[in-house]
Amino acid sequence: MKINQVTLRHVSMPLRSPFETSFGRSEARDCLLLEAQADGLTGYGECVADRDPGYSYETVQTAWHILSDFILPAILGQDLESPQELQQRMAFVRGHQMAKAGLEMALWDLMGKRQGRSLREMLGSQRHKVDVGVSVGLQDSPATLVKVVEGYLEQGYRRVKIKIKPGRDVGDARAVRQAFPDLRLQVDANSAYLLENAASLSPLDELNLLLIEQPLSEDDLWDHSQLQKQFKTPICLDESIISVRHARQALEMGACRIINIKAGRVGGLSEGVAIHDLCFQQGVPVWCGGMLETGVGRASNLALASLPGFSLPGDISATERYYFEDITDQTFTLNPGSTIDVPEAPGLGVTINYPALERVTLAKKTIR
Ligand code: OSB
Ligand code: MG
Repeated sequence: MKINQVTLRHVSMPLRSPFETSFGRSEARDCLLLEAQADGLTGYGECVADRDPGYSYETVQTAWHILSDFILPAILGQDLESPQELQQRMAFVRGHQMAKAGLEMALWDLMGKRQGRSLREMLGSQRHKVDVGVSVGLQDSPATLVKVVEGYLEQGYRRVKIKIKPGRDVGDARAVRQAFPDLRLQVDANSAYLLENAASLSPLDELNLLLIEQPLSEDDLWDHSQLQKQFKTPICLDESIISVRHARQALEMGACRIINIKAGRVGGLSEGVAIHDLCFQQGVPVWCGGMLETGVGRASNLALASLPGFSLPGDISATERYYFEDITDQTFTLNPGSTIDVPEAPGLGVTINYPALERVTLAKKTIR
């Protein structure tokens, strides 16, 4: 399969409600959408780098630069038989996993459309729906948080993640736990603590949480291993796991007992599957993280999360939890039982609503 041109778009979509984490608050969600042409087919990929380098060092602008000045010139017109081959051809670029993952997603979409197979089938998975939950941002007060969580429970979500940061951790989690004693509840700190001050989190250990996600810095595998020894609750790593090698090392040193897999963070779906396979062999639970994706990335997450090792609900919510209008013709809805259906059409299984896409496109460039 020869990709002969790629159009990059900087997309900025207004969020229905602002999303606040320990690294900042956003009213809109930016990403880079790729539209790749090969053999008369069009494949789409979503690069989940954000406008700001808060979650990761990558941004829409760094991904734009790395793709247009390095990766695309090296792969356009080259015969690509598999995502693995694409990864080999991109290996000369150090890091920039989100940029690479966006292009790999477009290649999967193209391959699926050529073969008439859905991403789920290509990944070899059998499940047609996946368990999902909702990730709730920081709110003005614990009381507001409880109200917001209650609203999601009324919509049918059966697993809730709340964001925490220093000063807004134990109190918030305790308020939600008291209001909903049996809720499947977890917390995410997005790297806001140091080993030296993480002892303040110890009351969380009594709240029957599913997991504590990424308390310490992304480059602190060792300190996470020290922290995990102090907690009964499993630590789950997100930011720290950037490859299957990091996953293996984190498990070997006891830095976590659960892994959040995001294809964007690890350089692509193929690496995400490799992490899944490693964890599945070792009996380590994984779940699919989210980056507030558009319908394009959401379709990819649903296919990934259908693999058998994804034994915990993913951060994959219904379209209406995020956006008034999506850029795909398909919208994803929550089924009773807190599940979402995996797309079944070839490739990612989504089509683009071009008028909607044009309304949220800030910049666009085609590279041949
Ligand atoms: O840490 O999981 C995270 C969103 C943006 C950046 C990082 C994270 C998140 C979420 C949202 O938690 C998950 C979702 O897409 O619903
Ligand atoms: Mg996270």
